[in-house]
Amino acid sequence: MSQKPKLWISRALFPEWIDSIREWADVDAATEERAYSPEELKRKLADVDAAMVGLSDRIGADEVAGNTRLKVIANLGVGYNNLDIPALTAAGIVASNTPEVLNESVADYAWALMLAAARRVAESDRFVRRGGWKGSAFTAWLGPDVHGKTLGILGMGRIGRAIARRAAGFSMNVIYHNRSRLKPELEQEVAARYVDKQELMRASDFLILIVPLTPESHHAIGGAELALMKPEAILVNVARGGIVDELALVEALHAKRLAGAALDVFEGEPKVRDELLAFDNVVLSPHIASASAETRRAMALLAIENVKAALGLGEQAGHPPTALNPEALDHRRAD
Ligand code: 8YV
Repeated sequence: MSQKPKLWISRALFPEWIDSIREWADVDAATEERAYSPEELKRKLADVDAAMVGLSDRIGADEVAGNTRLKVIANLGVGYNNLDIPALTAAGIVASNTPEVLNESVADYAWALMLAAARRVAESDRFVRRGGWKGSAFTAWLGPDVHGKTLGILGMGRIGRAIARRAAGFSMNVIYHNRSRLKPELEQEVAARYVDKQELMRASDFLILIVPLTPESHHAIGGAELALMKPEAILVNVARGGIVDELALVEALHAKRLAGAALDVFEGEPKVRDELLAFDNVVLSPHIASASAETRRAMALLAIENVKAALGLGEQAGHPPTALNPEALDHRRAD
């Protein structure tokens, strides 16, 4: 082959992997996490055959306008609300995401947040560190039990089902709402009962959000929905910040219409609203639900496989395993 294809990696990847990527690509790899302006993205993308990007890199028609070189954009995440897929398809650019490999780790983390919020793990950690623990307090630090309660799940895709399966060990009653109801055998497998959205809001003691962000799901949880929730309920968001109207959430928390929240994602990430920072009954984390050592590696590996395949390299040449718009390849072949 003549020259190696050029690959831009916008996020800091595992540095020990870069040398092996250099065997088949000319790599420009970021070494630190930072935000790129639309102009920077356009410039970076203009100069490469392939890109691996993260969720903060928003790429649409403007960023690829006039770009005839770029063949593939591999997103380091299963959610791809940062990519305008129709625009990329029209430009003949394949986009891929990282489904499946993160299901179990994200489910683990959703549970970690739910348990942390219920049993006040983060709050009591802060208390101990600041020297607040002076003696035993039998009736202090009480939080609700998790076992035996009703777990509501908004979004019953692959991750939602992994979250639901874990509930059996906690003897929980699981209800869910989803755009489409699961097939009976899947419902049985995860032991979850389908309810409409209003009932989900009313009946859940813990509500975990795990839906993709689309124009339809934007602010799916707003003032009206929060008003239906039990005052003892706890809201957990491991999906996208935009699913929740954060101002409405702040209001509900202030008014004690909700017992607490655990949030891994935010509307203005990485900025977190000051009002949220002020609540002791809100657990906050920096979008790390998929961040287990094994899973982040599996995600990166899958992104690499997609890039190679879309560039016509390796065993899967021409067939990127998790392409979101494989038809983009046909557009290109037809040209
Ligand atoms: C991120 C996620 O990709 O997969 C997703 O959709 O939100 C996460 O797994 C991860 O935080 C890397 O930015």
